[in-house]
Amino acid sequence: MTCGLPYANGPCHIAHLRTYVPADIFVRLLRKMGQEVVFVCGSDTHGTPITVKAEEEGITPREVVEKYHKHFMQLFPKIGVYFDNYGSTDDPLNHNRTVEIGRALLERGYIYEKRVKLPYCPSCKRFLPDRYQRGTCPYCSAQARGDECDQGCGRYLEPGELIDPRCAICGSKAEVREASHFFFKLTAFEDFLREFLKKLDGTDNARNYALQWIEKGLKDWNITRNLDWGIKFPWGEGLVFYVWFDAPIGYISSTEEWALKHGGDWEYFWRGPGPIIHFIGADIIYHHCLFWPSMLKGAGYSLPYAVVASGMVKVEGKIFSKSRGYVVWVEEDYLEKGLDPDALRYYIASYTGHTRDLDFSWSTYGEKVNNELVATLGNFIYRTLLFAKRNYGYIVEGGIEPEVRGEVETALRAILEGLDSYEFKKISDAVLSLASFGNRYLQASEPWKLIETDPLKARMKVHNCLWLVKALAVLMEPIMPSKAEELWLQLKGERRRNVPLDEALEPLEVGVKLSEPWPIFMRVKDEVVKELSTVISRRVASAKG
Ligand code: B3M
Ligand code: ZN
Repeated sequence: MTCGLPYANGPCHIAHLRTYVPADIFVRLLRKMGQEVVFVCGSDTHGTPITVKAEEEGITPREVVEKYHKHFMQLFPKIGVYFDNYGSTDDPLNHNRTVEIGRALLERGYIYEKRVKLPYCPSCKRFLPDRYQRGTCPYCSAQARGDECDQGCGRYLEPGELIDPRCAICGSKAEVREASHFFFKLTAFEDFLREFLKKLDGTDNARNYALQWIEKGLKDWNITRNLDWGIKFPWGEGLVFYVWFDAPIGYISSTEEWALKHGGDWEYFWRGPGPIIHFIGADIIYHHCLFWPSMLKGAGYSLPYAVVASGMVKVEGKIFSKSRGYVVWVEEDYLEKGLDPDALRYYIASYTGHTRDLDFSWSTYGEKVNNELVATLGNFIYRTLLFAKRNYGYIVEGGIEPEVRGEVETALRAILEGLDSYEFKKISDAVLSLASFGNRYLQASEPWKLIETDPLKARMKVHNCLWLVKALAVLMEPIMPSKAEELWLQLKGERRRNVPLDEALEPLEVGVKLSEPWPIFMRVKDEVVKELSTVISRRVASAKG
């Protein structure tokens, strides 16, 4: 299991989490079902995203990468995302693996040399690869970067395709200069790709986008760049591998690093039958469904089993954009404000279908926390534990009513359907609807009256509510891991993690002493929501200025 490697050129933001949180939920659920999973990621450290940032900050690319690699390493655990290995594409393992794959492709005739005309800035005296170029997209006429139409159709662009290229640094009109570059023969893989995409599991958007791009016609892929920073291309002068050639190879080298550290077998996945599942954002489907499988096929490696592509992200209704201020920084805007990481995980999981656009707004965040987490899930749990603690002090005995068992079985079925269809909203909705049932059941049982009139029945009703609370502790863990741990502390006096899924249906341990319960979710005050919203509007206003 992999997540798209974040560029080590800036802090973690909500668009990153749109992929990482669902991937982490998926991994946790598989493990709760007893599956062995190796969950890897790493920093994407090469290419113009890094060198442009370095020039902006007046530091070296290596300093940029070290700063943000450290940032991501310490950030992920704070949001409950635990990789088995978080590597770096600048690690020697990746340099070696990239050259090895490059050599295999070269020897098999899938990489060849070609003279090309490329944009060159006469005043900066340098070629203009990728983000050093601004111009008009040849496909949709939006303003685009050299290698990606990031404001328009999202298409990957070949060097030289951009119309009216200008230098992104000094604005001068680019000249055209000839240079020798190396191409990957993507066109040789058209038939292979049609077959591969038919069998590819994951989300439909990945498969369909890729098939559409095949219909539009594939082109061979320029995989070298005139840059100093990157993995040296051994077979050409002054060239490095294009970042999108070495970045996905980072999945392999991160698995190699995991294997070295934990005595695992990386080849079981990358040269053997071990299923490979890629979680990515929809903006990089092209690379993951066309370039990457062809590289793997050409170099004799195993192919991805699934590509799971999340929809795009909006912030306060506008398309996510760091430059325009429509961004939520996970550390600065969220964690440092003392907000609950699990509530953000819940927002991301529960907002919409995985391939649809997720809009993050602070008002919706406030509603979700207050109406769903506090008023429904937290409320049922707290009222049950408090009543049991106050009236009995321990987990009372009782039989599980068929209706109550049926509700947990329904929730489990919905969760497994969500897993199979990569629909995380199905999983979070199943947890919330079980909690809603719990609230209705508790309200209808009225144990506070029963305890006077029919104490035995009261105990049985409270036992069923406690059993539902335990089921919720099991089922909410993939989405809200630290809240689940807190709930176990209240239910069993110990923190538990990676609790097997089928424990949701197992009997309660009767007689366990109950500690004084506490609410696991806190309301978000209106003034906090207002204050957080102004952070974004201020940022947008200054970005326009
Ligand atoms: N670093 C991030 C992006 O373009 C890019 C992903 C690499 S995955 C191998 O979204
Ligand atoms: Zn375009």
